[in-house]
Amino acid sequence: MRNIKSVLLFATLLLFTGLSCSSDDDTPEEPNNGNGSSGNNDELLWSDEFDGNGTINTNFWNFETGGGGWGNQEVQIYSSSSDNVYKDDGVLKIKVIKEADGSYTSGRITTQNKIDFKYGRVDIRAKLPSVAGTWPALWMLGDNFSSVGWPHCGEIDIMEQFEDKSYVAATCHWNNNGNTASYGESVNLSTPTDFHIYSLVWAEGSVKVLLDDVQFYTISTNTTMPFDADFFFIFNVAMGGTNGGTIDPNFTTDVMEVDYVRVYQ
Ligand SMILES: [Ca+2]
Repeated sequence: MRNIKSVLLFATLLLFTGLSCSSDDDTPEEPNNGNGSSGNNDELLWSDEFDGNGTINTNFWNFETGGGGWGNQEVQIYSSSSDNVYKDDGVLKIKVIKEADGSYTSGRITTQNKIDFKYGRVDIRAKLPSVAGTWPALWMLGDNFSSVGWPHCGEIDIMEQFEDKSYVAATCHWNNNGNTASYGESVNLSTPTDFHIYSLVWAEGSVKVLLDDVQFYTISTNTTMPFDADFFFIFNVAMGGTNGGTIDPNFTTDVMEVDYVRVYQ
């Protein structure tokens, strides 16, 4: 959820720091997920299918609320209202609404201190908003965010969409000797208004991201990076700001829909 310009800059810096992104698809020889599962990503650890209608399950999810730009000059005010975040016939809806006073309300939910895990496979089936200015994201932060802050905690963006609705991006952010380090890749989304499956395959030594089961992102990780620890989910739709782009002047409402999130280990 950080500025793509810094991502591109750092992608250049990576060439000089010896960090590499490889295209190999090897799995670690000794899976070690720390959670007692097989490590083969064939056991369901946790899921939310968003079954039914109405309010989301607060045993899993927290609401983050408020405005103030969220570090990126975003214009939305996050609300816990069931107008903005709700289940509709088995699908989570995070809805941006242009209110009568001209403000924008939206939703941002996290599993912080409720659902966290290290390593595994995540599948999220989701349909993205399409109106200009929307900035949807399905992402994760390290559990130690509250104590060490960003970017020391690490961030994994499984799906993020900026101004151009024909692409989605995956990015990792971390701290590298006191500097914010980022590596991102984008991939064409040929049918942006359809449901797609956004997947993370996360193991000791690598983070990979797939769109509809096709891998488009790999980063090799090591013990100087924060990706060998528990992470939690954040789902949100921002508006405008550094990456949402110019908001359609005729905007009334738009929505991100999530059919399910499943974690396998
Ligand atoms: Ca569902």
